[in-house]
Amino acid sequence: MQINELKIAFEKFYGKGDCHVYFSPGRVNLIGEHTDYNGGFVFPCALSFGTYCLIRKSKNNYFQFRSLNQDKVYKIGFDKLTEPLEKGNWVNYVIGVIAQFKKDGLEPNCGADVLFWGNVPNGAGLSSSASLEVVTGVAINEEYNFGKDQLSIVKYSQKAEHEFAGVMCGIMDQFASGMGQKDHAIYLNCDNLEYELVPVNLDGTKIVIGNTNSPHSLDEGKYNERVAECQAAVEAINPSRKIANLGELCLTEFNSLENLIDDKVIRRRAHHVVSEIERTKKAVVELKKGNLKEFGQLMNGSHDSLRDDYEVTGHELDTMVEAARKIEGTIGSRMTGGGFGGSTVSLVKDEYVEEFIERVGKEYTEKTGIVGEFYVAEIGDGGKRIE
Ligand code: GAF
Repeated sequence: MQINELKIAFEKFYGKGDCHVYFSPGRVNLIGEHTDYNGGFVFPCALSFGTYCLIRKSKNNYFQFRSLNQDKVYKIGFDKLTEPLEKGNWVNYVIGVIAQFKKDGLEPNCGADVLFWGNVPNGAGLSSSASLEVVTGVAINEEYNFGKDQLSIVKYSQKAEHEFAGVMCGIMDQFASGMGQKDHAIYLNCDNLEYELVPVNLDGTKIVIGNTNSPHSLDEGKYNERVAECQAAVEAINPSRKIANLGELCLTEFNSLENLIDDKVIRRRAHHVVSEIERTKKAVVELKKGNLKEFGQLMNGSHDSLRDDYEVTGHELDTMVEAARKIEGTIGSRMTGGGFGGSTVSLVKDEYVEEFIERVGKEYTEKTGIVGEFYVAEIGDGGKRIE
């Protein structure tokens, strides 16, 4: 949809007059998966698709929220902006963010009419929820002159996810949505939030996202289970070596300590995290050198570790990745995001992209009975006002 069409829809719901338009992107993570909540490194980029928010302040003492992706309108009074509605309701991401401003003593002094529209496919593992949270935070901050910086909004958004959606996520998705920059990936240290914007100069290569259309849902508990398993690994190691999280260990150290973890499953989970952090660091070095071949190998290693050690891939993601790796022009292919369904990300030589989409799509459907979707990623900017 074009911005003009969104404005027409806004006026249809809320009446004639000006409104401001904000946008925050979804993200694709190139490498560094399930490392963020372990104080490790990630390497995501903001996408050119995401969530739009059209907003106009009103004289009411309530907010009106609508989404063109949903059919209900929500009228929410200021006193109701402190707790979630029923589980799974999309509005929780919105009020979850406004609640964080309130906790900081930043109370809206009037209501607003708000319309959202998103073009990140839901459940595709491309952070539709983070883009909704961040666009809400950016819009509320600017409309009400709350004066928070972008990083505070990123943190509010992560908290909204914890407190209003019950997903104990790391900070990667909200950070990418808030801080992304066109044609750059973000090399982020999730321990201290220091980051570097690395130009993604892929030289004859495209980033192809494959949506398995097998929805991933992080609130089903498996994500939080992985978070808890990593914590269990830390606790098992702690009597010998005091660490706050697994990101403090390099692989050599981990190898010398892993026998402290009795539970073999927990040991494999921790092995994934520590090895993935090493792969991510190496991948960034290789990308900067222009060594895409090695970058692709590390992407492949990442997927295999997520499949074997971390067990978050599943039949659909594995099938799509296996099909992708059969194409001559594929440099690397892996799942991206939380997993348990969702999307893959592949680096594909330009001249093979068409063949890739056709053949991977065909094999994927033959083997799973599901029709996948493919997008050639464009790396965009983080959340901001666009009109
Ligand atoms: C999800 C989470 F929201 C992120 O914080 C991150 O942990 C990711 O899964 C896995 O890398 O997208």
